[in-house]
Amino acid sequence: ARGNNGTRRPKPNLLITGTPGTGKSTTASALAEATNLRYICVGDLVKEKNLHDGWDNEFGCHIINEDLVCDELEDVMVEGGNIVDYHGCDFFPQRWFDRVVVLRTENSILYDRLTNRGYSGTKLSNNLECELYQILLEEACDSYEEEIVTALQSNKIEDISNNVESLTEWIRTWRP
Ligand code: DAT
Repeated sequence: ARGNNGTRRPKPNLLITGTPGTGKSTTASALAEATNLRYICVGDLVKEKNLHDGWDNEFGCHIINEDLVCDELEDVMVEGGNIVDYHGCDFFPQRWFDRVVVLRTENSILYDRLTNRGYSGTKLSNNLECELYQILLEEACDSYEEEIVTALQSNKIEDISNNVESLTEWIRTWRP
C-alpha cells in the first residue's frame, strides 16, 4: 500500500534527519532499541569505512563521498528494518525510505546544545542558520513524497520519549 516505490521489504526503513544537535542520534538509537531495528549513523560509517574525500577545513567536517555511502548501504536498505541518522537527505535513493522524520529545535535551545558540543564561529552560525531557514525540512520535502515526511519538535526531553513512542507505534503497524 505504500506505493512510492513498490518494494516488499518486511520491515520499514526510516530516515531521521535534521540540523546537527536536534537530537537525531539520541532519538534514532532509542527508537532502534525500542523496535529492534538496525541503527545506522551515516557520519560514523563515513569515518569507519573512509567513505569520504578528505577533510573540509572550512566547515570542519569530512567531505562525504555520497556514491560510496549509497553503495555501502544498498544491500541493508533493500533488506529493510533500518533507522538511518544523517544531517542530509537529498542524495539517498528515494526508494530506500518509507518514512522521513525531520527533527526541529528552537534556535536558543539549539544554540546551547551546539556551544556545549564546542561549536563556535562560522560552524556554530552555519548550523543555527540551517535550522532557522528550515534547510533540512525543505530538502526532505523536495526529495521525498510529501506524505512520508514528518517534522517533529525536539526541544525537551519529553519530546524524545513522545517521538520515540509514536514512531514505535508507526513501525509496529507498518505493512509492506
Ligand atoms: P544530533 O544527532 O542531531 O546531532 P544528538 O542526539 O547528539 O543530536 O543530541 C545533541 C545533544 O542534545 C545531546 O546532548 C542530547 C541533547 N538532546 C537532543 N534532543 C534533545 C531533546 N529533545 N531534549 C533535550 N535534550 C536533547
